[in-house]
Amino acid sequence: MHRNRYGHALSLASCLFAVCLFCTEHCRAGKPNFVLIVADDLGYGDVGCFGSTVNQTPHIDTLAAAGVRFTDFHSAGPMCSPTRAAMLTGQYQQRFGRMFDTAISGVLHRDRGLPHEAMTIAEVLKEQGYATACFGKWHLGYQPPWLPTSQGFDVFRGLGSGDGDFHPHIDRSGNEDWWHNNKIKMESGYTTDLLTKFSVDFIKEHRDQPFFLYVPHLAIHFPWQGPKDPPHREKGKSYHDDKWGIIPNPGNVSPHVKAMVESLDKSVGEIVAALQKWKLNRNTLVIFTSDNGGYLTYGKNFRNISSNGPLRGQKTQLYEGGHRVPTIVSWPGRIDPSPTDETGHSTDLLPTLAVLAGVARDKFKTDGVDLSPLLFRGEALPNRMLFWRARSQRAVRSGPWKLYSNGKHTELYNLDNDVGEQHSLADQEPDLLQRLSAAWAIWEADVNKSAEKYEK
Ligand SMILES: [Ca+2]
Repeated sequence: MHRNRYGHALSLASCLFAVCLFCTEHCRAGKPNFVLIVADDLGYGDVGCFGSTVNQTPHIDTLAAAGVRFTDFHSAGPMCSPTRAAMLTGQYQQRFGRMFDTAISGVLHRDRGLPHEAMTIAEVLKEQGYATACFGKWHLGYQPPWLPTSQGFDVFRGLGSGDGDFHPHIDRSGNEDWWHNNKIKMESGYTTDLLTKFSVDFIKEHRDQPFFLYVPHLAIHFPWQGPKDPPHREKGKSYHDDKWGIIPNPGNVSPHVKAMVESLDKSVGEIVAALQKWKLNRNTLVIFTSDNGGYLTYGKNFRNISSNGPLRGQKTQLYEGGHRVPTIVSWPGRIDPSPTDETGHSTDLLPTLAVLAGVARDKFKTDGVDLSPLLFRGEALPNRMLFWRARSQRAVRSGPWKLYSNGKHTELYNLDNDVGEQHSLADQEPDLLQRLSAAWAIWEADVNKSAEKYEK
Protein backbone atom coordinates (compact mmCIF):
# COMPACT_ATOMS: atom_id res chain seq x y z
CA MET A 1 0.00 0.00 0.00
CA HIS A 2 2.86 2.34 0.69
CA ARG A 3 4.74 1.99 -2.55
CA ASN A 4 4.02 5.59 -3.50
CA ARG A 5 5.32 6.85 -0.22
CA TYR A 6 8.75 5.32 -0.73
CA GLY A 7 8.86 6.18 -4.40
CA HIS A 8 8.02 9.72 -3.44
CA ALA A 9 10.82 9.80 -0.88
CA LEU A 10 13.39 8.61 -3.41
CA SER A 11 12.38 11.06 -6.07
CA LEU A 12 12.55 13.88 -3.58
CA ALA A 13 16.00 13.08 -2.34
CA SER A 14 17.66 14.70 -5.31
CA CYS A 15 15.99 18.02 -4.70
CA LEU A 16 16.04 18.08 -0.90
CA PHE A 17 19.01 20.38 -0.92
CA ALA A 18 17.18 22.85 -3.11
CA VAL A 19 14.11 22.72 -0.87
CA CYS A 20 16.17 23.33 2.25
CA LEU A 21 17.91 26.20 0.57
CA PHE A 22 14.54 27.57 -0.41
CA CYS A 23 13.25 27.30 3.14
CA THR A 24 16.19 29.25 4.44
CA GLU A 25 15.79 31.96 1.86
CA HIS A 26 12.08 31.90 2.17
CA CYS A 27 12.05 32.36 5.92
CA ARG A 28 14.15 35.44 5.44
CA ALA A 29 12.16 36.78 2.54
CA GLY A 30 8.62 36.21 3.78
CA LYS A 31 5.83 33.75 4.22
CA PRO A 32 4.13 31.59 1.60
CA ASN A 33 0.64 32.38 0.38
CA PHE A 34 -2.10 29.81 0.84
CA VAL A 35 -5.07 29.19 -1.46
CA LEU A 36 -7.60 26.69 -0.12
CA ILE A 37 -10.22 25.74 -2.71
CA VAL A 38 -13.02 23.57 -1.32
CA ALA A 39 -15.55 22.02 -3.65
CA ASP A 40 -18.94 21.16 -2.19
CA ASP A 41 -20.28 17.60 -2.43
CA LEU A 42 -17.68 16.73 -5.06
CA GLY A 43 -17.47 12.95 -5.21
CA TYR A 44 -14.27 10.92 -5.30
CA GLY A 45 -14.88 10.04 -8.96
CA ASP A 46 -16.14 13.40 -10.21
CA VAL A 47 -12.88 14.75 -11.65
CA GLY A 48 -10.65 13.34 -14.35
CA CYS A 49 -7.54 12.77 -12.26
CA PHE A 50 -9.63 10.66 -9.88
CA GLY A 51 -11.20 8.61 -12.65
CA SER A 52 -14.13 10.54 -14.12
CA THR A 53 -14.75 9.82 -17.76
CA VAL A 54 -17.84 12.05 -17.81
CA ASN A 55 -16.54 15.42 -16.63
CA GLN A 56 -13.72 17.27 -18.36
CA THR A 57 -11.47 18.82 -15.71
CA PRO A 58 -8.18 19.77 -17.39
CA HIS A 59 -7.23 22.46 -14.87
CA ILE A 60 -7.78 20.31 -11.78
CA ASP A 61 -5.95 17.48 -13.54
CA THR A 62 -3.02 19.81 -14.27
CA LEU A 63 -2.94 20.90 -10.63
CA ALA A 64 -2.83 17.23 -9.62
CA ALA A 65 -0.08 16.43 -12.11
CA ALA A 66 2.03 19.23 -10.67
CA GLY A 67 1.44 18.37 -7.01
CA VAL A 68 0.59 15.64 -4.54
CA ARG A 69 -2.65 13.82 -5.35
CA PHE A 70 -4.06 12.19 -2.20
CA THR A 71 -5.89 8.95 -2.94
CA ASP A 72 -6.77 8.43 0.74
CA PHE A 73 -7.79 11.85 2.06
CA HIS A 74 -10.87 12.16 4.27
CA SER A 75 -13.32 14.86 5.19
CA ALA A 76 -14.05 15.01 8.90
CA GLY A 77 -17.76 14.62 8.24
CA PRO A 78 -20.07 13.39 5.49
CA MET A 79 -21.84 16.76 5.24
CA CYS A 80 -21.04 20.45 4.78
CA SER A 81 -20.97 22.17 8.19
CA PRO A 82 -19.21 19.37 10.10
CA THR A 83 -16.25 19.24 7.72
CA ARG A 84 -15.98 23.03 7.46
CA ALA A 85 -15.85 23.34 11.27
CA ALA A 86 -13.09 20.71 11.48
CA MET A 87 -11.11 21.96 8.49
CA LEU A 88 -11.01 25.59 9.63
CA THR A 89 -10.27 24.84 13.31
CA GLY A 90 -8.00 21.82 12.87
CA GLN A 91 -10.09 20.04 15.49
CA TYR A 92 -12.84 17.46 15.40
CA GLN A 93 -16.09 19.35 14.90
CA GLN A 94 -17.70 17.32 17.69
CA ARG A 95 -15.63 19.38 20.13
CA PHE A 96 -17.98 22.28 19.37
CA GLY A 97 -21.19 20.42 20.15
CA ARG A 98 -23.59 17.95 18.59
CA MET A 99 -24.92 20.71 16.37
CA PHE A 100 -21.86 19.96 14.21
CA ASP A 101 -22.70 16.28 13.78
CA THR A 102 -24.73 17.37 10.79
CA ALA A 103 -25.38 20.42 8.59
CA ILE A 104 -26.46 23.40 10.63
CA SER A 105 -29.97 24.48 9.78
CA GLY A 106 -31.27 27.81 8.56
CA VAL A 107 -34.44 27.15 10.53
CA LEU A 108 -33.13 25.71 13.80
CA HIS A 109 -29.72 27.37 14.01
CA ARG A 110 -30.23 30.82 12.59
CA ASP A 111 -28.89 32.44 15.73
CA ARG A 112 -25.96 30.10 16.28
CA GLY A 113 -22.69 29.31 14.61
CA LEU A 114 -19.11 28.19 15.07
CA PRO A 115 -18.18 29.40 18.59
CA HIS A 116 -16.24 32.63 18.41
CA GLU A 117 -13.46 31.35 20.65
CA ALA A 118 -12.69 28.57 18.15
CA MET A 119 -9.37 29.51 16.53
CA THR A 120 -9.59 29.22 12.75
CA ILE A 121 -6.86 29.00 10.13
CA ALA A 122 -7.65 32.61 9.25
CA GLU A 123 -7.14 33.76 12.83
CA VAL A 124 -3.90 31.83 13.17
CA LEU A 125 -2.55 33.33 9.94
CA LYS A 126 -3.87 36.83 10.60
CA GLU A 127 -1.67 36.95 13.69
CA GLN A 128 1.24 36.30 11.33
CA GLY A 129 0.36 39.31 9.21
CA TYR A 130 -1.62 37.52 6.51
CA ALA A 131 -4.40 39.16 4.53
CA THR A 132 -7.36 36.78 4.73
CA ALA A 133 -10.41 36.33 2.52
CA CYS A 134 -13.37 33.97 2.33
CA PHE A 135 -15.18 33.96 -1.01
CA GLY A 136 -17.88 31.33 -1.10
CA LYS A 137 -20.20 29.27 1.07
CA TRP A 138 -19.67 29.65 4.81
CA HIS A 139 -22.34 27.40 6.38
CA LEU A 140 -20.96 27.85 9.88
CA GLY A 141 -23.54 30.49 10.75
CA TYR A 142 -26.29 32.18 8.77
CA GLN A 143 -25.97 35.82 9.77
CA PRO A 144 -23.89 38.24 11.86
CA PRO A 145 -22.23 37.77 14.28
CA TRP A 146 -21.63 34.24 12.95
CA LEU A 147 -20.16 35.06 9.55
CA PRO A 148 -16.47 34.80 8.51
CA THR A 149 -15.63 38.34 9.60
CA SER A 150 -15.99 37.07 13.20
CA GLN A 151 -13.55 34.22 12.51
CA GLY A 152 -10.44 35.99 11.25
CA PHE A 153 -11.39 36.84 7.67
CA ASP A 154 -10.73 40.43 6.57
CA VAL A 155 -13.30 40.10 3.83
CA PHE A 156 -16.22 37.80 3.09
CA ARG A 157 -18.28 37.68 -0.06
CA GLY A 158 -20.74 34.91 -0.76
CA LEU A 159 -23.33 32.79 1.03
CA GLY A 160 -24.00 32.26 4.70
CA SER A 161 -26.34 29.35 4.00
CA GLY A 162 -25.67 25.92 2.60
CA ASP A 163 -27.41 26.18 -0.75
CA GLY A 164 -28.31 29.45 -2.41
CA ASP A 165 -29.66 29.50 -5.93
CA PHE A 166 -26.68 29.88 -8.30
CA HIS A 167 -28.35 32.78 -10.12
CA PRO A 168 -30.55 34.92 -7.82
CA HIS A 169 -28.67 33.80 -4.64
CA ILE A 170 -31.83 33.06 -2.65
CA ASP A 171 -31.50 30.50 0.14
CA ARG A 172 -33.96 27.66 0.67
CA SER A 173 -35.94 29.77 3.18
CA GLY A 174 -36.48 32.44 0.54
CA ASN A 175 -33.95 34.91 1.98
CA GLU A 176 -31.52 36.97 -0.05
CA ASP A 177 -28.18 35.34 0.76
CA TRP A 178 -25.30 37.18 -0.87
CA TRP A 179 -23.09 38.95 1.63
CA HIS A 180 -20.29 41.48 1.51
CA ASN A 181 -18.83 41.19 4.99
CA ASN A 182 -21.80 41.60 7.38
CA LYS A 183 -24.26 43.17 4.99
CA ILE A 184 -26.45 41.71 2.27
CA LYS A 185 -25.23 42.99 -1.09
CA MET A 186 -27.02 41.26 -3.92
CA GLU A 187 -25.04 40.88 -7.15
CA SER A 188 -25.97 39.33 -10.44
CA GLY A 189 -23.94 36.52 -11.88
CA TYR A 190 -23.42 32.76 -11.66
CA THR A 191 -22.11 31.92 -8.20
CA THR A 192 -18.98 30.07 -9.33
CA ASP A 193 -18.01 32.91 -11.69
CA LEU A 194 -18.52 35.63 -9.07
CA LEU A 195 -16.39 33.79 -6.51
CA THR A 196 -13.68 33.32 -9.12
CA LYS A 197 -13.67 37.02 -9.98
CA PHE A 198 -13.40 37.99 -6.30
CA SER A 199 -10.51 35.54 -5.88
CA VAL A 200 -8.59 36.76 -8.92
CA ASP A 201 -9.04 40.40 -7.84
CA PHE A 202 -7.91 39.56 -4.29
CA ILE A 203 -4.74 37.90 -5.58
CA LYS A 204 -3.93 40.97 -7.63
CA GLU A 205 -4.62 43.39 -4.78
CA HIS A 206 -2.62 41.42 -2.21
CA ARG A 207 0.23 40.22 -4.40
CA ASP A 208 2.79 42.08 -2.30
CA GLN A 209 1.88 40.61 1.08
CA PRO A 210 1.28 37.08 2.38
CA PHE A 211 -2.35 36.03 1.98
CA PHE A 212 -4.74 33.23 2.83
CA LEU A 213 -7.45 32.91 0.23
CA TYR A 214 -10.25 30.51 1.20
CA VAL A 215 -12.58 29.68 -1.69
CA PRO A 216 -15.36 27.36 -0.48
CA HIS A 217 -17.27 26.98 -3.73
CA LEU A 218 -20.98 26.18 -3.64
CA ALA A 219 -20.50 23.92 -6.65
CA ILE A 220 -21.54 21.14 -6.96
CA HIS A 221 -24.15 21.30 -4.18
CA PHE A 222 -27.82 21.56 -5.17
CA PRO A 223 -29.60 23.47 -6.63
CA TRP A 224 -28.10 21.53 -9.54
CA GLN A 225 -27.63 24.40 -11.97
CA GLY A 226 -24.95 24.79 -14.57
CA PRO A 227 -24.18 28.30 -15.86
CA LYS A 228 -26.77 27.92 -18.62
CA ASP A 229 -29.51 26.35 -16.48
CA PRO A 230 -32.37 28.66 -15.45
CA PRO A 231 -32.81 30.40 -12.10
CA HIS A 232 -35.16 28.62 -9.74
CA ARG A 233 -35.90 30.60 -6.59
CA GLU A 234 -37.66 33.85 -5.76
CA LYS A 235 -37.32 35.98 -2.67
CA GLY A 236 -39.94 35.31 -0.01
CA LYS A 237 -40.86 31.78 -1.09
CA SER A 238 -39.87 28.63 0.78
CA TYR A 239 -37.91 25.93 -1.00
CA HIS A 240 -37.43 23.45 1.83
CA ASP A 241 -39.43 20.87 -0.11
CA ASP A 242 -38.28 21.99 -3.55
CA LYS A 243 -34.64 22.90 -3.20
CA TRP A 244 -32.77 21.11 -5.96
CA GLY A 245 -33.33 23.34 -8.98
CA ILE A 246 -35.14 22.75 -12.24
CA ILE A 247 -34.29 19.24 -13.39
CA PRO A 248 -36.28 18.22 -16.49
CA ASN A 249 -35.14 14.61 -16.12
CA PRO A 250 -34.65 13.76 -12.43
CA GLY A 251 -33.50 10.29 -13.42
CA ASN A 252 -30.38 11.81 -14.96
CA VAL A 253 -29.00 14.78 -13.02
CA SER A 254 -25.52 14.20 -14.43
CA PRO A 255 -25.63 16.77 -17.29
CA HIS A 256 -26.31 19.57 -14.79
CA VAL A 257 -23.58 18.33 -12.46
CA LYS A 258 -21.17 18.02 -15.38
CA ALA A 259 -21.73 21.70 -16.22
CA MET A 260 -21.15 22.61 -12.58
CA VAL A 261 -17.97 20.53 -12.30
CA GLU A 262 -16.58 21.99 -15.51
CA SER A 263 -17.37 25.51 -14.32
CA LEU A 264 -15.57 24.69 -11.08
CA ASP A 265 -12.62 23.42 -13.09
CA LYS A 266 -12.53 26.67 -15.07
CA SER A 267 -12.44 28.55 -11.77
CA VAL A 268 -9.44 26.55 -10.59
CA GLY A 269 -7.72 27.35 -13.88
CA GLU A 270 -8.37 31.08 -13.53
CA ILE A 271 -7.14 31.21 -9.94
CA VAL A 272 -3.94 29.33 -10.85
CA ALA A 273 -3.50 31.59 -13.89
CA ALA A 274 -3.76 34.66 -11.64
CA LEU A 275 -1.03 33.26 -9.40
CA GLN A 276 1.12 32.69 -12.48
CA LYS A 277 0.36 36.13 -13.91
CA TRP A 278 1.61 37.83 -10.75
CA LYS A 279 4.52 35.38 -10.42
CA LEU A 280 3.19 34.07 -7.13
CA ASN A 281 2.82 30.43 -8.08
CA ARG A 282 6.24 29.48 -6.72
CA ASN A 283 5.45 31.10 -3.41
CA THR A 284 1.91 29.77 -3.01
CA LEU A 285 0.64 26.48 -1.65
CA VAL A 286 -2.64 25.55 -3.33
CA ILE A 287 -4.96 22.98 -1.78
CA PHE A 288 -7.98 21.56 -3.57
CA THR A 289 -10.40 19.32 -1.68
CA SER A 290 -14.08 18.56 -1.11
CA ASP A 291 -16.18 18.85 2.06
CA ASN A 292 -17.77 15.41 1.66
CA GLY A 293 -18.57 12.78 -0.92
CA GLY A 294 -21.10 13.10 -3.70
CA TYR A 295 -24.74 12.17 -3.90
CA LEU A 296 -25.40 9.22 -6.17
CA THR A 297 -29.15 9.44 -5.62
CA TYR A 298 -31.34 11.89 -3.74
CA GLY A 299 -34.84 11.20 -2.43
CA LYS A 300 -37.12 9.02 -4.50
CA ASN A 301 -36.59 10.67 -7.86
CA PHE A 302 -33.10 12.00 -8.41
CA ARG A 303 -30.60 9.60 -9.94
CA ASN A 304 -27.20 9.62 -11.64
CA ILE A 305 -25.92 12.68 -9.82
CA SER A 306 -22.23 12.32 -8.80
CA SER A 307 -19.64 9.56 -8.90
CA ASN A 308 -17.80 8.26 -5.87
CA GLY A 309 -15.71 5.98 -8.07
CA PRO A 310 -15.24 2.52 -6.55
CA LEU A 311 -16.42 3.62 -3.11
CA ARG A 312 -19.54 2.50 -1.29
CA GLY A 313 -22.12 4.99 -0.10
CA GLN A 314 -22.61 8.71 -0.57
CA LYS A 315 -22.95 12.07 1.15
CA THR A 316 -24.42 11.77 4.68
CA GLN A 317 -23.01 8.24 5.10
CA LEU A 318 -19.87 7.08 6.87
CA TYR A 319 -18.98 4.55 4.21
CA GLU A 320 -15.98 5.72 2.20
CA GLY A 321 -18.19 7.32 -0.46
CA GLY A 322 -19.36 9.81 2.16
CA HIS A 323 -15.96 11.01 3.31
CA ARG A 324 -13.04 9.94 1.08
CA VAL A 325 -12.58 13.03 -1.05
CA PRO A 326 -10.45 14.07 -4.03
CA THR A 327 -7.61 16.17 -2.63
CA ILE A 328 -4.60 17.83 -4.22
CA VAL A 329 -1.78 19.89 -2.72
CA SER A 330 0.38 21.82 -5.16
CA TRP A 331 3.37 24.11 -4.86
CA PRO A 332 5.28 24.20 -8.14
CA GLY A 333 9.01 23.85 -7.70
CA ARG A 334 8.66 23.08 -3.99
CA ILE A 335 6.57 19.92 -3.82
CA ASP A 336 7.60 16.95 -5.90
CA PRO A 337 4.72 15.83 -8.17
CA SER A 338 3.47 12.45 -7.03
CA PRO A 339 0.37 10.62 -5.93
CA THR A 340 0.32 9.44 -2.33
CA ASP A 341 -1.72 6.84 -0.51
CA GLU A 342 -0.89 8.29 2.89
CA THR A 343 -4.06 8.92 4.90
CA GLY A 344 -4.92 12.61 5.23
CA HIS A 345 -7.75 14.35 7.08
CA SER A 346 -9.49 17.74 7.13
CA THR A 347 -7.94 18.57 10.50
CA ASP A 348 -4.45 18.32 8.99
CA LEU A 349 -4.78 21.56 7.04
CA LEU A 350 -4.55 23.99 9.96
CA PRO A 351 -1.35 22.52 11.44
CA THR A 352 0.22 22.30 7.98
CA LEU A 353 -0.46 25.92 7.11
CA ALA A 354 0.38 27.16 10.60
CA VAL A 355 3.79 25.47 10.60
CA LEU A 356 4.57 26.76 7.09
CA ALA A 357 3.67 30.26 8.24
CA GLY A 358 6.16 29.96 11.08
CA VAL A 359 3.69 29.54 13.95
CA ALA A 360 5.15 27.76 16.99
CA ARG A 361 3.56 24.36 17.62
CA ASP A 362 2.38 25.37 21.09
CA LYS A 363 0.42 28.32 19.69
CA PHE A 364 -2.45 26.34 18.17
CA LYS A 365 -4.67 23.39 19.03
CA THR A 366 -5.23 20.56 16.60
CA ASP A 367 -6.38 16.98 16.28
CA GLY A 368 -4.57 16.73 12.95
CA VAL A 369 -0.96 16.39 11.88
CA ASP A 370 1.38 18.64 9.93
CA LEU A 371 1.55 17.25 6.39
CA SER A 372 4.84 19.05 5.60
CA PRO A 373 7.14 16.04 6.15
CA LEU A 374 5.07 14.10 3.62
CA LEU A 375 4.73 16.98 1.16
CA PHE A 376 8.35 18.14 1.19
CA ARG A 377 10.31 15.03 2.10
CA GLY A 378 8.04 12.14 1.19
CA GLU A 379 8.03 10.89 4.77
CA ALA A 380 5.24 8.66 6.06
CA LEU A 381 2.71 10.36 8.30
CA PRO A 382 2.65 9.20 11.92
CA ASN A 383 0.46 6.22 12.76
CA ARG A 384 -2.85 7.41 14.12
CA MET A 385 -6.51 6.56 14.38
CA LEU A 386 -9.20 8.70 12.80
CA PHE A 387 -12.77 8.94 14.07
CA TRP A 388 -16.12 9.96 12.66
CA ARG A 389 -19.53 10.48 14.22
CA ALA A 390 -22.64 11.55 12.34
CA ARG A 391 -25.65 11.15 14.57
CA SER A 392 -26.06 7.38 15.04
CA GLN A 393 -23.31 6.48 12.58
CA ARG A 394 -19.73 6.04 13.67
CA ALA A 395 -16.51 5.04 12.01
CA VAL A 396 -12.90 4.43 12.97
CA ARG A 397 -9.85 4.15 10.74
CA SER A 398 -6.59 2.53 11.79
CA GLY A 399 -4.09 1.62 9.07
CA PRO A 400 -6.02 -0.36 6.48
CA TRP A 401 -8.82 -1.16 8.91
CA LYS A 402 -12.17 0.60 8.92
CA LEU A 403 -14.92 0.06 11.46
CA TYR A 404 -18.35 1.22 10.41
CA SER A 405 -21.48 1.22 12.53
CA ASN A 406 -24.94 2.56 11.86
CA GLY A 407 -25.98 2.17 15.49
CA LYS A 408 -27.61 -1.17 14.85
CA HIS A 409 -24.82 -3.32 13.53
CA THR A 410 -21.07 -2.98 13.18
CA GLU A 411 -18.91 -3.87 10.18
CA LEU A 412 -15.16 -4.19 9.70
CA TYR A 413 -13.31 -3.78 6.41
CA ASN A 414 -9.73 -4.06 5.25
CA LEU A 415 -9.53 -1.16 2.78
CA ASP A 416 -6.23 -2.36 1.33
CA ASN A 417 -8.04 -5.10 -0.56
CA ASP A 418 -11.67 -4.02 -0.15
CA VAL A 419 -11.91 -0.27 -0.70
CA GLY A 420 -15.53 -0.79 -1.76
CA GLU A 421 -16.43 -2.09 1.74
CA GLN A 422 -18.16 -5.17 0.40
CA HIS A 423 -16.85 -7.94 2.69
CA SER A 424 -17.17 -7.33 6.41
CA LEU A 425 -14.59 -9.19 8.49
CA ALA A 426 -16.34 -8.42 11.77
CA ASP A 427 -16.92 -12.09 12.53
CA GLN A 428 -13.34 -13.09 11.69
CA GLU A 429 -11.65 -10.30 13.67
CA PRO A 430 -13.59 -9.89 16.93
CA ASP A 431 -10.59 -8.71 18.95
CA LEU A 432 -9.72 -5.99 16.42
CA LEU A 433 -13.37 -4.95 16.27
CA GLN A 434 -13.41 -4.64 20.04
CA ARG A 435 -10.20 -2.59 20.08
CA LEU A 436 -11.49 -0.14 17.51
CA SER A 437 -14.86 0.16 19.27
CA ALA A 438 -13.11 0.83 22.58
CA ALA A 439 -10.91 3.49 20.95
CA TRP A 440 -13.97 5.17 19.49
CA ALA A 441 -15.63 5.29 22.93
CA ILE A 442 -12.54 6.94 24.42
CA TRP A 443 -12.48 9.43 21.56
CA GLU A 444 -16.17 10.24 21.99
CA ALA A 445 -15.77 10.81 25.73
CA ASP A 446 -12.93 13.21 24.95
CA VAL A 447 -14.78 15.27 22.34
CA ASN A 448 -17.97 15.27 24.40
CA LYS A 449 -16.03 16.71 27.31
CA SER A 450 -14.77 19.54 25.08
CA ALA A 451 -18.32 20.12 23.86
CA GLU A 452 -19.96 20.31 27.27
CA LYS A 453 -19.89 24.09 27.44
CA TYR A 454 -21.61 24.38 24.07
CA GLU A 455 -24.44 21.97 24.87
CA LYS A 456 -26.07 24.10 27.58
CA1 LIG B 1 -21.14 19.50 1.21
